[in-house]
Amino acid sequence: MSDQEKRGLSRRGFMGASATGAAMLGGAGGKLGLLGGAAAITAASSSASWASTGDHATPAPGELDEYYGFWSSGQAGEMRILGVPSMRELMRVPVFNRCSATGWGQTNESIKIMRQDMLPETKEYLAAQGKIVHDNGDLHHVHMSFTEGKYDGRFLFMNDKANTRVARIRCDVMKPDKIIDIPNAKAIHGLRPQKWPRTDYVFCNGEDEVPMVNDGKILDEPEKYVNFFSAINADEMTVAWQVMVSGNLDNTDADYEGKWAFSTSYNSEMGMTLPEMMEAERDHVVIFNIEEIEAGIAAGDYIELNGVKVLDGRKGQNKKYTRYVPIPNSPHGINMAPDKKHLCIAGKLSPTVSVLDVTKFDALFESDVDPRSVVVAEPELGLGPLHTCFDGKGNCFTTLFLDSQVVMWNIEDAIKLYNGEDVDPIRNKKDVHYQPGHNSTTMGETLEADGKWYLSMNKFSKDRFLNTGPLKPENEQLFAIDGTEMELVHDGPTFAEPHDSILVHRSVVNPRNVWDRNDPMWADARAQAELDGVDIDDYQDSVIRDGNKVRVWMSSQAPEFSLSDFTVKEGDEVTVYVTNLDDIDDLTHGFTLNNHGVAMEVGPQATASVTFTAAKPGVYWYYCQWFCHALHMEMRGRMLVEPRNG
Ligand code: RUQ
Ligand code: CUA
Repeated sequence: MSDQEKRGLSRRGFMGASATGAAMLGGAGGKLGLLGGAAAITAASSSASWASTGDHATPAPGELDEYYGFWSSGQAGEMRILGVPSMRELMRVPVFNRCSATGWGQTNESIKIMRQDMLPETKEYLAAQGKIVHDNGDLHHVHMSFTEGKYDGRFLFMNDKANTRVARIRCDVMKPDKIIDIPNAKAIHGLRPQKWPRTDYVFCNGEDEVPMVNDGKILDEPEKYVNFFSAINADEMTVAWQVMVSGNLDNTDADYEGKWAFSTSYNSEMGMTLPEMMEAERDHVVIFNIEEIEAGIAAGDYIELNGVKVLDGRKGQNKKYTRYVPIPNSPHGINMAPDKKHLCIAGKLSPTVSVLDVTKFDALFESDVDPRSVVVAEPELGLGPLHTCFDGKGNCFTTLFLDSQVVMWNIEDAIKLYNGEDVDPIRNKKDVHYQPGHNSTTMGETLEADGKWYLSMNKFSKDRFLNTGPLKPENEQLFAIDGTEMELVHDGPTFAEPHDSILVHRSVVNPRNVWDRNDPMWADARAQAELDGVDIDDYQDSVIRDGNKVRVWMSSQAPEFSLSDFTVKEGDEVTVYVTNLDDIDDLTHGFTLNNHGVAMEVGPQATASVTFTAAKPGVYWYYCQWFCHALHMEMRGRMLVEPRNG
């Protein structure tokens, strides 16, 4: 065995040592085999030459990609935009995080979006910390709005598991316009838009259970703990209703008929500790009957909890809102196939994917049939199946976390196997590096799944790249899947965490190049300008004192601010409004004020504002921090802070 092979083998073995031991041993012997693993590594390590050869060369410099990739960033709290197949990172859009470059979380416009739908209790808590917005988020799942089972390019929706929020991004400008706190639920995790007839609802899961009345008096009464499934009105971004369920909800998805939503649920035991959570052999998938839930609300069969209509869909209630289908212990990913019929549930701790036929769900609600009768296949695919995506041709791609592989398999053959026929549903297995979580295919969660590219989002890079210290990047690999073999075309690191992604054909996404002057983003600034008698659509240059408050209005046009200086007093509450009068593509200015912790982006034709307290007396320079012109360095001015009693 060559050194490289040995190294490859030990790298792959690394996770095995810390993963569930018995399961891994089974995998090494039964599925991969030591030699098989080593041979596969050798093939993968020669992959560098594939990127520039063959039919799958990625776009040359200057050429545009065919697909947008919308990426979550996990604990970084932002959304990212990539070009696929080049995998060039195009943009980072701050959402739940604070951003130094754009001033997200600091400008008045972004603070308004972050706070306008914040629960009073969150505001109170933040105020006690001397804060007005959260600084962090954990953004797991980004999904686009649908019309009739296809992406419609209007909005992107995403969750914040850390602070129990859901955000919406406008695709015309690629900025959030709504961020809402979800009451009752804790730790919003799985999130998916309704696919049919359009995205009226966005469904999302509370992952952690809490006592029904969570007032600090109950800890050890498991029977009082519940979980909440939420449906958000996608147009208004309000919580339409919630359903109380048993078990921790994990991921969610919806069908192509607008009838069902469904969630994987682990911890059916409602245990609070690891051993308690692992007790049962089976957990379940919860099926939500949208029509019955809407009828239940109309009939008044709900309680009102923190302003939300909450229905009881717990196990054993036997109401027509929910059904619980037993699935092997701790299922994770749940993905609806674009054949409109099959729902794939990844086993995580079980080497299987359970395939449910959604056309059998009606029967489940109508009579006392065995809930397992909706399971039509349960192929054994490998160790640690987490998520599945589709090529639109009847094939599935499932990530195998423990095996560090992707397995391509066929649904129809899996059904035949389940029915006793002697067929192997597995088409292909490829090593990935290492431990994949989510995956995605081009247009794969829509009726337009086109089976061109497959992306593996891997949680570990280990020693695949130059060592960056104890904190390593993660790794992503892109495969062409339109041939007979999956072909690796990209292998590259990303910063925390390439959690999930969707790959959207560029014909669906049409953002503006410059802002519309009438954009609602700065409606408050516009209203204030009217009160102050300032025309914010034109050259403007005003300093208005209002007690201890000072409003400074200026415009920018490369390479100048209209105001080269202004004067305030120590301790004044100063608001600076900048309107960027440039209306050329890519001509963004900024406003950064020395030693005041102030910086913001001002896009072409945008108005942005920031409020701060003037520091101790002296001269402070402000400057433009987005490179805009040959005289960008000269684009600056002075704020004179006079002594308060001077
Ligand atoms: S879940 S790695 Cu947060 Cu998307 Cu499966
Ligand atoms: Cu304006 Cu740099």
